[in-house]
Amino acid sequence: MTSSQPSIEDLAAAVRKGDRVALGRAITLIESTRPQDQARARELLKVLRRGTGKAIRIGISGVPGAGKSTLIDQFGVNLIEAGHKVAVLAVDPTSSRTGGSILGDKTRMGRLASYDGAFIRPSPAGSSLGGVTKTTRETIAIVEAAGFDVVLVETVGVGQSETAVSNMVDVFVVVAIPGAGDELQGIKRGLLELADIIAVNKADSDNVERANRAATEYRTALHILASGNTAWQPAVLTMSARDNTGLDTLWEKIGECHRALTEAGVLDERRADQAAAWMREIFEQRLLAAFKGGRKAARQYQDIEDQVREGSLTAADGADALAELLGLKDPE
Ligand SMILES: Nc1nc2c(ncn2[C@@H]2O[C@H](COP(=O)(O)OP(=O)(O)OP(=O)(O)O)[C@@H](O)[C@H]2O)c(=O)[nH]1
Ligand SMILES: [Mg+2]
Repeated sequence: MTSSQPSIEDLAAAVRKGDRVALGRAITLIESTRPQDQARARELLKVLRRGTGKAIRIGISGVPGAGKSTLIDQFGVNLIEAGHKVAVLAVDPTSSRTGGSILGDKTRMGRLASYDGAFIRPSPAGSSLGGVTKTTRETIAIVEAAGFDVVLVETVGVGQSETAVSNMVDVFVVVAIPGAGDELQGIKRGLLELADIIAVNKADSDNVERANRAATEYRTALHILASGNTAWQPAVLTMSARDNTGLDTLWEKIGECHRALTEAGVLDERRADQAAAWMREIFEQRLLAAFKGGRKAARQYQDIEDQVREGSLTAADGADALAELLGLKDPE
């Protein structure tokens, strides 16, 4: 071990004290793909385990430009002024966006960033899935251990990112905007199904009427969807992140949702399901990596995959062939 590398115990202790440098270091370790760093990262997570799980974890999703970052900036400032410590895991616009006005822009959280009680971590460059990475989950644990009691995860509502984020938070907020005509076009059905709260943003200036109309339509749509969740019926509200109106209601609704899920035992269930799903994901990745790591196995894997692509082998038979290569027997 070199002198520039603190022991895991020292690093953990510094993280627990809320030391910024240590926090940054810990997350860098988590994000590193070097095997020796990964081993240390795992050790660190184990040491810090007891301090995790205490924050309220909130996902913030929505179409590009809906105002997620503007919301998080203002909302974060409000929460800090109310005595909270707020960690934000955000999309890095310079890495996840191409072209457009956003490129080269800051994360739009300049005000929040200047507060002592805030910690903002943009996702590492090149990360996929709307800025969510496979390390976001561990990063949540680290900031919780450092004493942040509100964790906000921003993701652009594209592809699978919202599903990934909904699988790591307690409360999932969708930021919507009033559109012209069919309001629901601005939001995908899949996203609607994940939402615990829909916040129609930009309800300001001459937009208020349209925002109210959009909110009504979302309420109707949610009613039709009638989620299977009996503990919490999704709430719809209007707000203006720019003017800081409606954000107190948003916080109230988040609290109500969190309490309802907690009291019904759904929150524990959610977190347990999330942990189990996470294990499965890691295991599958490991399995695949082990397979593809060996050259001969990689060739055989590719060969079988090609046959499945061509249609000369069914997917199920292909999976069988792979299992056989690994020496796995059919389950009893
Ligand atoms: N009028 C009005 N404009 C807003 C409001 N919130 C955000 N905006 C504007 O909408 C634009 C996009 O805001 P962002 O906060 O960057 O949106 P975002 O959802 O984070 O965007 P991406 O990260 O690119 O997906 C900016 O020009 C904001 O100034 C609001 O409440 N009212
Ligand atoms: Mg943003």
